[in-house]
Amino acid sequence: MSALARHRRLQAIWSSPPGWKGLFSTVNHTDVGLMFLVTAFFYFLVAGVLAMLIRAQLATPHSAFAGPEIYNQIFTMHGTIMMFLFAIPAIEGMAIYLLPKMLGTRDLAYPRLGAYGYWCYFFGGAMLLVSLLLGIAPDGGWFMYPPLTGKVYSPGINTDFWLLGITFVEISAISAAVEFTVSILRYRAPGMSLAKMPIFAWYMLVTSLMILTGFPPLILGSILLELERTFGLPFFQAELGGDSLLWQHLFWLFGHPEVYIIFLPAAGLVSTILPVMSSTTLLGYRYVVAAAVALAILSFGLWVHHMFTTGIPHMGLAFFSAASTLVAVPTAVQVFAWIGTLWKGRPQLRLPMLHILGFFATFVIGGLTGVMVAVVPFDWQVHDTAFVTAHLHYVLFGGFVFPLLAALYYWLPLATGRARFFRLGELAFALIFVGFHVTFLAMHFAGLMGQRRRISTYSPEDGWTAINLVSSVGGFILAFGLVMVMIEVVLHFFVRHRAPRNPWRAGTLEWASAMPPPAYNFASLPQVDDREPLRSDPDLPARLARGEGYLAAPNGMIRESLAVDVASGAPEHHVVYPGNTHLPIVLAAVTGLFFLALLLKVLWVAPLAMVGVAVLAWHWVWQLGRREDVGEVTVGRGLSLPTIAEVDRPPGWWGSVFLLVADATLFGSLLFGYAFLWTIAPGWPPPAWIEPSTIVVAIAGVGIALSLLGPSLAVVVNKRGRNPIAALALSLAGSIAIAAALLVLLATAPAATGHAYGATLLVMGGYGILHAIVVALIAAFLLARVRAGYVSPRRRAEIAILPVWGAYLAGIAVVILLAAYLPVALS
Ligand code: HEM
Ligand SMILES: [Cu+2]
Repeated sequence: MSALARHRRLQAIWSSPPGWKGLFSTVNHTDVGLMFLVTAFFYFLVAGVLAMLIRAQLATPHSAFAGPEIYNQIFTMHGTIMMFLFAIPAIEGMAIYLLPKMLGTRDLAYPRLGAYGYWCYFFGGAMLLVSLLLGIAPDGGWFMYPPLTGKVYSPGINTDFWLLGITFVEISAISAAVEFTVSILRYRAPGMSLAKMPIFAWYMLVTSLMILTGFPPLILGSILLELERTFGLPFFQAELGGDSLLWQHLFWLFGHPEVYIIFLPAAGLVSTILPVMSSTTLLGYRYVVAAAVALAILSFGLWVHHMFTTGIPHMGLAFFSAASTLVAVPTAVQVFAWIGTLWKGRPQLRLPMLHILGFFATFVIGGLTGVMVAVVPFDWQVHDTAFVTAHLHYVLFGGFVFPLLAALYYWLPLATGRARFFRLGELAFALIFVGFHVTFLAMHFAGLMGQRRRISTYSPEDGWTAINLVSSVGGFILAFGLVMVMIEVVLHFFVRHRAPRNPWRAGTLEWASAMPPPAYNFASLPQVDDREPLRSDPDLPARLARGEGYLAAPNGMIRESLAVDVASGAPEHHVVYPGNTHLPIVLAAVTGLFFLALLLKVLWVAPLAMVGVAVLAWHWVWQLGRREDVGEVTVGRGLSLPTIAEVDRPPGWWGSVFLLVADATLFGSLLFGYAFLWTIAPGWPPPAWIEPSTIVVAIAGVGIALSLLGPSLAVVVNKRGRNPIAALALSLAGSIAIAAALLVLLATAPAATGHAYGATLLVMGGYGILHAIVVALIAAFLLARVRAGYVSPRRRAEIAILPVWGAYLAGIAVVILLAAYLPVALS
């Protein structure tokens, strides 16, 4: 087959229809990645305009520009949009777009999941945008502390927009994190061992694991606060056994790791671009990986440094203060690796490099003020002043926006196949750099002079007039620079000025595809034996196009790729991907209906939407698989591999495991909340404990045993060639028994609105029942699949997923019973 014929065939298999039809049905990572990026930059623009409004308001004392109500909405939405609708989605977009190309493969692990995540982001973001346009936007600050955001002080719908909209958007972060983790571990070019992965993939692996363990506390907190607001479950009300500090713990358990979730991918971009700009390789690859892992682990032990002024015991203060300064160590390892890379290479001051230098200068200052606020007495002085705002912008703008702009200019030629023509970028960089430092350096001093954050106005006697004016002028210079970047990017699409292939002479595989990359990325998949394959083999792109790699002969009309062994990168499975479909957008819309029903308080619609989600999810998984055995598939270069339906550990198994990591973190956060309230909150012990019941324990015991035995039995029986239906039915019965036991448990619990204790029991029981329903659905689905002929001793992949879920259900059932009955037994 000629290179051109192969291209045509692959194009027919992989590409999306043009126009709107393609937009709504594409599941291809190149499309979805760009959709994320475009939407994220749109929100950057929106939040940037809000920032300009803030600076306009604060430029002069007694400003009549916006009243306090509107000002509260403006800064809340600025922070919220920047963090949740710009920074995180921009990272997701970069990684969705780049990872498969860098890893030398054709798509991510779950293409439809990526598209579903995008549409959740789209609809959830739209909810928040509407609230802003209607003037009923959230106004409690980006961290939404109760009691301010409780029903008493925030009776309107504003807070609900935040709690529901952000939770909806976070579905996209969790699904992207599962997708990245499995893709990085399993979907790489043959031969690419972990130690040969591009450094960006390492950073994204660490980041994804952090998202899976960092976001659930926030999701839980939002659920609890929304339950309090809608149904009166008093989690954060001190007079009813709750504690508003619980929110701060849950929020910052998320919020501090969040800073690293934003910074680590950006550091990954720097570690990718900087060596190329210096014509060398990254110094200390292994140390940089170790530093990223260390940062991730450390960042989970720091959250209390956001709460130094809340009356934490002194031991706690000392511990979290020391831990916070410790973070400087791995950060320094990374910075020294970058300096060493510059030292050993021949750095050239091209545009991406300018932004990287901007990053260095800014981020290092942000790190230093970070060490300052980690010192408790200093923090007591500057807490909630403009000093903190200045610090956080040095870290976020320096640590994220500069690297992102470097990445934008670096990969733009790849994405469009064009080179820059007008060269506005250098001037834009100068304006951004100067504008940024004028704006935020000034804010440090305003803060030290006593200017609090989040104030809509001040008086001339405060003595902050001149410094605020300077800061606002800087803000507008900065904005002007950013607008110039935008103009340059837009112009890029109008001027056909072809870029040469691999213009920066990089070594990673994304530059081995055509520019712009076709939907299938590579005509055939490379065999990798080097960390920078293009450096050791500059002829690789041509050889791949000629079909000298794996999967060079398209097989019917199916989308194919390869999965590899986690550590060694040896090819293991032949992968078949689903094609384009409208299911993701439809499922996201129905998911959105659920959130909308809660927002508008038409509560009866919410369960209907849940049923809709279940029906669509059933349909979603039903589309995969086949009804006859395939056996080994030839994948080229003399190799044959089992196909994905005929293995013990299919993608769904891996995805389930990592999804359950996030799920278990959510459950763990709930247990943490329970323990926190029990030990710290005033108003405990509760007026009445639950009545322990032997019936509940007996039914649950049967359910737990069946949930453990049934699924494993089904796997074994099926492998031996016998019918697994009876074993699946046992598993189904186990889930039903657990649900029934938990229902009885809830019926005997004290009222959920009377005390936080009853409320916590209700949420724990509800969590268990929900999982019992999910596992029951999986078992029922498998029963239907067996009857329809999708399962055979060879086609065993689907059944392999049930034991994971069954074991999780059994595990949480045990913990819920212990958590419910142990305190009674102890008191
Ligand atoms: C484009 C340039 C930017 C300017 C001029 C700007 C300006 C400001 C100002 C003046 C405030 C303080 C509002 C107040 O305390 O009354 C603020 C708050 C904040 N900004 Fe920015 N900002 C910019 C970019 C960013 C970026 C890129 C991020 C994050 C990725 C960000 C995240 C935040 C957050 C989280 C807050 C706190 C909001 C709150 O107190 O609830 N900003 N910004
Ligand atoms: Cu922090």
